[in-house]
Formats: sequence, C-alpha cells, structure tokens
Amino acid sequence: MKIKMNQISPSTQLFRFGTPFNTEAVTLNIDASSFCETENLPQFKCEKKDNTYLFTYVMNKKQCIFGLGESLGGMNKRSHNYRMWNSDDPSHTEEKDALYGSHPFFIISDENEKIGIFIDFPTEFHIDAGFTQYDILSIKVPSENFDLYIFTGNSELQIVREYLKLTGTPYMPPKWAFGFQQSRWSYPNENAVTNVADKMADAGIPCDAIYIDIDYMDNYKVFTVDKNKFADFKKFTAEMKQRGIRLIPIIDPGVRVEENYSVYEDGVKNNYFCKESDGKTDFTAAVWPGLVHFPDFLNDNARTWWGQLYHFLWDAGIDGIWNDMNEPAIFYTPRKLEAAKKKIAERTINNSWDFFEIRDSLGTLANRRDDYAEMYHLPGDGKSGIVSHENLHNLYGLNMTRATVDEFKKDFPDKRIFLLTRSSSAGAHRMAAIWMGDNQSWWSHLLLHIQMLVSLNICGFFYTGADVCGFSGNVSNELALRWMQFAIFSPLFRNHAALGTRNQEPYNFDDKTTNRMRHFIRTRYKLLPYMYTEFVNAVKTLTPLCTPTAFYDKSCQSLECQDEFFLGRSILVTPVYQPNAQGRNVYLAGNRPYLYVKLCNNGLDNFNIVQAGNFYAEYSADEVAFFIKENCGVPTGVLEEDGKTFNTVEIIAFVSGVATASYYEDDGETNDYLKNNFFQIDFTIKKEINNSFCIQATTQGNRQPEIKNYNFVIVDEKGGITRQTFSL
Ligand code: MIG
Repeated sequence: MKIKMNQISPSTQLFRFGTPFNTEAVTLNIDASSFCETENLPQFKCEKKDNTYLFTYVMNKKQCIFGLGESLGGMNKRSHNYRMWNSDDPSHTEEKDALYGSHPFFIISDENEKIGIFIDFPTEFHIDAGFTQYDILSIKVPSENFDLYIFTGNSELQIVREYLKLTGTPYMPPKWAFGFQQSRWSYPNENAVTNVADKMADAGIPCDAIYIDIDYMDNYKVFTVDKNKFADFKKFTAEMKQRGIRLIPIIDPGVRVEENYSVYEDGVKNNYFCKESDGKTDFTAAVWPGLVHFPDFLNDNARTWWGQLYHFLWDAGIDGIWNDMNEPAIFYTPRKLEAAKKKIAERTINNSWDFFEIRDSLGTLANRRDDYAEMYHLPGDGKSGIVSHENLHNLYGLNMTRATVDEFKKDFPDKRIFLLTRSSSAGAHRMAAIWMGDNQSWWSHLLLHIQMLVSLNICGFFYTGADVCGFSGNVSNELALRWMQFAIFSPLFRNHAALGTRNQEPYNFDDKTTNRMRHFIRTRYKLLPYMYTEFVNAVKTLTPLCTPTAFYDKSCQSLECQDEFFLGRSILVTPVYQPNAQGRNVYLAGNRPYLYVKLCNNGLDNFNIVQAGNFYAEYSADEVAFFIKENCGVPTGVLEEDGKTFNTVEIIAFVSGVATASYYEDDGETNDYLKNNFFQIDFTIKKEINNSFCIQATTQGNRQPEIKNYNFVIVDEKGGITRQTFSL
C-alpha cells in the first residue's frame, strides 16, 4: 500500500489518505510539497477493505490509553468502545459509545513508550480500545479521505503539547468565569433571576453568573426576549451586573418557522439554512420552537450572519453565551412524524396493534440517521456544491462556535469571549468551552465529572465541567454536598439542573447543608489565585491543567488510579465520590511526601505530612481537603467579609528544600495579557539552617500589581510551621 507521509516536526508525522475535507481542526501550516510516499505506518497495521481503512495496534498488558475528550470509559480509556458521532443522548450510562463531542486524540503509553494518535475526519468512525479483544486497539474509518497523525515523545505531556501546537492554543475565558455560577432550567423571568440573586446574597454565597434557559425567549425564537418575562432586558442585565452577576442566555441553532420573524425571514431570503437534497428547499425539523430550519454553519456567509445576530445580546449588556443543541438535536422531522402517524392509523383501523411497533414508531423519531442524511450543506463559499450533513456531522457544533466567536472577535478584538457550547469536535478547544451535557444526579456521574475533566484536558479543553449536583433526577443531600465539595476544583463550577427536579441551589437545602456549601464556594474564591495562575500557566505552556497521576508515575497503583488528578503544578485533588464515606483511599504518586491540608475560611486549618503511596484520607462532607506536593506553594486569597474579594495573598507551602510558588494577575477581560499586560510573581522559598526561610521573588510583565502583600504559611518536612511576610 502506498501512503502519503509528511514529517511535520521531529515528533509528528502526518499520514494523508485521499483528499480530506478541511475540518479546521488543524491550525498549523502544513507544507503540501513535503509529502513523500511510504509503505506502512509505524506500529500500526493498515488494511483497506472496500472503502474502509482499518488500523490495528497490539497492546501489551501494561499499556494505558489517555485522552478521547468527552467520552465514557474511565480515565484509562482502554477496554471500551468509542464512536465518533456527536450525539444528544441524555442517558450517559456506562456502555454508551458516543456523547456530544468527538475528540479522536489519544495517547497509548507505558513506561517505555508513548504514542499519540489523532484522526482528523469530520463524521462517524470507530475506535475500539481493546473492547472486542483486550490487546487489540483498532481504528476503523469508513472513508478514503482523512488525515491521521502519529506523535512520539518521551512523555505524555510532550505529546499533548505537540497535539496542541498542531490544533491551537486552548481557549482562555474571562477571569469571572472561574467564579461560582448558578443555573437551572429554568429561571424564566426577571423575578426568578432576582430571587436567585437575592437568596444567594442573603445566604452570603458569592456568585458570578446566572444562566437563563430556553423560556426567556418569545416562543423559543432565538434572538428574542419575551417582553412579558423581561420587560426591559437591557436595564435588567445592567442591574444584575451592578450586583456582580452576569446573565448568560442560551441560544439554540433551530430557527422557528414563522412569518414576520426577522431571523427566519433573513435566513430564508439569503439561503442561510440547510437544504434538502434538491439544494433549494429549506430542511425542516422540529425542536423546542416547533418546526425549525437549521442555519448552515458550514457556509461562510451563513456563519457571518449568525455571528452578527448575537449583537442583539451583546448590545443588551450580555457578557456570556450558552450555545446548546448543536449536534444538532432533532426531536422529529415532519416527514417521519407523518409516516409514523400513518402507520399507527393503519394498525388502529386493522386492529393489528403490536405494542412494540406502536411504541417504537414514535419513540425512534429523534436524532435519526436517515434524517441527517437528508440535510445538506453548502460548505465554504458554496461554490463546490451541496454536501450531505451525514458526511460532516461532527463539524456542526464547532462551526456554530466559529460563527459566534469569529464575529465577536471582529467586533470586540480585545475582549475574551465567554462561550459555553454543547457539541464540539477537535479544534473547538481553542475557541470556546464545553460542558459535559445532560448528566444525572448519580454518584457515578460525580466520578464521571472527575474522569472526563482529565480526558478533556488532554484534548485541550482545559476550561470545562459537568452540571454540578447533576442535571436530571433528584439529588440527595449527601451527593449534592460531595459534588459541590469536589467542584471547587473544577475549572467550570456551574450548578445546573433540569426542569422538574429538586431545587439544588446551595440555599435550597437545610441550614447545615447550606452552611457547608457556603464554606465550599467561599473556599473556591479563596483558591481562585491558584486556579487562575495555574490556568494561565497551563495555556501558556500547553500543559493540561488536570492531569492523571499516571503521567507522573507508572506503578500499578498509579496506572489503575481513576479517581484523582493533579490540578496545576502543586495540588492533588482526591474527591470523595461514594455515599456514606468518612474519607477515601488515596494514591500519592511518586516517592516524595505530600502535605494533606484542610482549609477553613481563615486559611490553613489542619494538616499532616503523608508519605507517598497508599493512604486513607479522612475527608468528611463539611471539609475542604487536598494534597500539596513537596516543595510547592499554593497562593490563596485572604477573603474579605463578602467571601469573594481579597487584598492579601497567603501562600501555603510545603517546604523541605527549595520550593516554588507563583501568583498571576491580569485585567481578566481582555487579550492584553498577550501583550505583556500582566503581572506575575515567582517565589522561591528556601529552607535555611535554624528552620528559617529565605523568600526571594522575581516578577514578570508590565502590569502594576493589585496585590502587594503576601503572607507565607510554611510547613517544613517535620511539620513545623513558620509564618513570614513579603511585600513589594
Ligand atoms: O432538550 O434548554 O443540555 O443544559 O437545560 C433539552 C434546556 C435542552 C439541553 C441542555 C440543558 C438545558 C436543556 N437543553
């Protein structure tokens, strides 16, 4: 077999099959003249049958697979089956092979070898990661046109960096996005939103954002606001912002078919909607608004148009957007609904009811493959003709994101956008954030949040999170507490729930529970200096914020560890995710001791030094606890009364020799940090004889620091505490 190969860097090879569609996943310029021909792929066996390529790799017993972004199957992705097909499936049960996004980048690793794989292909294909046969990894691509990249490197982190050099620097949200966010389907009107803001304030719980779900609109018409619910939207948005709360409205892609509705009329007039196979008739489906047309986000003009529509919201003072349903989700198409009705009528007349047939004829109308196949795009400038959605399915969400982001950048070139989107594919990580979709109030989904955070981080989605406390179902008190307790370490910290479920806002529990949640949320704000510093460092160095312990140590325990991760350079997060627990077994990677700390609102509450290896950590439902690595320091805010703001940073450090700790500031809103408008202070804390510490600092950036006073709380290797201060 002849395969075209391009050595695009010493560690990255591109294998090109046929003429691939440009998915926009890759941003690196690839020199088209430097392809050569090769017979084979390294490591992989490559076979072609009909129009399908099959790549197989034989795994040894110890090899793990990391990455694959938004997917089930644990932190080590081996032993599971994955289907790259963006799906609106609200039931994330263990055996599922597809969720809302497709991120076909993964690393096969053991202590000897690390290989990264990325398949750049816009529609369905399969990755069997040892599901059918434990030692065989296979990739099956039903096409002759796609790119396959193979990365080699000494470490997993190096391979991730190569992948991110290829596909782009991760998205950087505004700073307020690291605060606590409250959401529910639905806060449908001014009163409901005001009520949330008031209750939060009364309970002393800081909150940076409140979401408004689909019923703020007039009849689910996107880019409208129901006047009966929000009499003066702009004024209301401003009032909320005055109180420190940003409103984040939802936008769905489906445009309601309705005369005199300008979005609909403009879309029809200018051919911005997806078509049927004739290339002329607008494709019709039903979602929340009833019958809708879908914007053709693959088309350049349609994307520009759509991106401009958000001005309706930016002009109303909105700072963040939540794009939903962009797989796109389809409830039914009129054609299939008619067919189902007809079938049921016939059976009724003939009195030949078959229960399952009747049930399934209505129950299988949503998200059908044969409907997607009848939807057509005019990609790019539209000059190369129509393409079935079936062939580009996984790009729909990414291109809705592009539409939103590209126009925002044109109009607000300096500002960072806050955009949360549901569907995504490789490359979307550089444009916006995703959340993990419609999870459930299940303990297993708390664990899934932990695991998916790591898998998504490996694919470049550094800022992400799940619906905290669970979307569907009624959350128990204990699960809600444990989830909130964990989520203070989740970059996106958003409590969101479905219509009709138990109210799970932190103030909607008994007093004891609410008090604990207040403690968690305030501690999140206390840890914000660390979170933000480490996030920016992650983006700048192309290093995931959340990494598995297996990246640091290849012992069996470490490789099997599925429920903890390093957050940034200094913290190991070890959440409790099981009911009736007073703590949990923790694996402390490497061979150096850690400091197990518990924080209260005033700072360090309680600590002990723990040797590497296995350890049972007591961790009750009212505590904030985590591990600090040896010779690391964690900057925290000394909170004011409001539980949110601070004028002094306190660095909690565990020092046996020379420790490092960093603290970073920028304006939080713009891209000026890229032009040196930031402040960073890097400390070294050195243990001297007589148990004193020498603190030295270097600074970077042109910005005047807001924080000039630093307290140090230093724990030495014997457990002694030293307090020192440092001022600029
Ligand atoms: O069909 O807008 O994932 O977060 O609350 C459900 C209502 C549509 C799905 C989203 C969820 C949102 C809900 N949406």
